[in-house]
Amino acid sequence: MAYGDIPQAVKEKLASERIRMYHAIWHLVRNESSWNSLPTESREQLIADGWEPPRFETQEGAGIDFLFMHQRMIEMTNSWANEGRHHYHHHIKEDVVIPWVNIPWDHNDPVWPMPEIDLASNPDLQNIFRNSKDQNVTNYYKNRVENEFSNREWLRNITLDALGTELERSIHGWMHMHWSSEPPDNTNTLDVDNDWLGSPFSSHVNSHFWKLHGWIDNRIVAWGDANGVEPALSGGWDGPLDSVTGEMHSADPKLFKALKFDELPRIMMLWDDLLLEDEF
Ligand SMILES: [Cu+2]
Repeated sequence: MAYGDIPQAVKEKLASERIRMYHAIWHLVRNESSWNSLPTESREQLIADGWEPPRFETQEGAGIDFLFMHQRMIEMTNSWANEGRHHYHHHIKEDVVIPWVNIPWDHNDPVWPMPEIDLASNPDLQNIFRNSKDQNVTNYYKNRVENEFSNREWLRNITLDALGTELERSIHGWMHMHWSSEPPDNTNTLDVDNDWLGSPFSSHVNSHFWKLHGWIDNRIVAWGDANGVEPALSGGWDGPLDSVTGEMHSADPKLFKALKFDELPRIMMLWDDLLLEDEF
């Protein structure tokens, strides 16, 4: 297994219809315009299954939802990786989610390079990636990490909820697109190989997801340390339990049909685009 890989058995679970459905729906329903543009029938099916979001992603409390849901997802993945291990590993638990301690800013990083894409020749790809692969945008986020997201003083002047919201549509969305390769022809396919980082339907099957979300998760730790408090994520919303299996972070595949998911346009991980001046 190459460095940073997720064990195959865990990967297959993450690539299952139920987990893909769950992660895609969680991100989809929290977006006000996506929610409102669903056909009434689909929306009613989601509401019946407990998927009406308590708030949309820009509203108060949504930053906690974002941090809480992904933290639980990391815990789930780590616990899957440890299932059965203790028999021959002397009770030593090994997390498979090992966060980026420092974000690999260098586009030619020897371990986590940015996948190059020829955007100039393809307007569809330009639309998807916008300037997420530009050096000046990388510099912009590097700056924000140094001056804000890793800065104790800055972290003392923001609530945990506001921090979550600030991260979600800025550096989080950017990281997803920055480390994405070209999308597969069908981004809504259930194929295990579909691990495209640009969509919540597939991103969590990709090893970059766990590096970047580990980094996001550690912002909670940094915030708590800067403020001298135990970060409280209680009240966070991570969707209903699976209506059939009762499991967390899992959704009934019937929703796949109810939402006509394979006909839906590509579901994207959202990122607030940047219009940068030359000075970056
Ligand atoms: Cu997510």
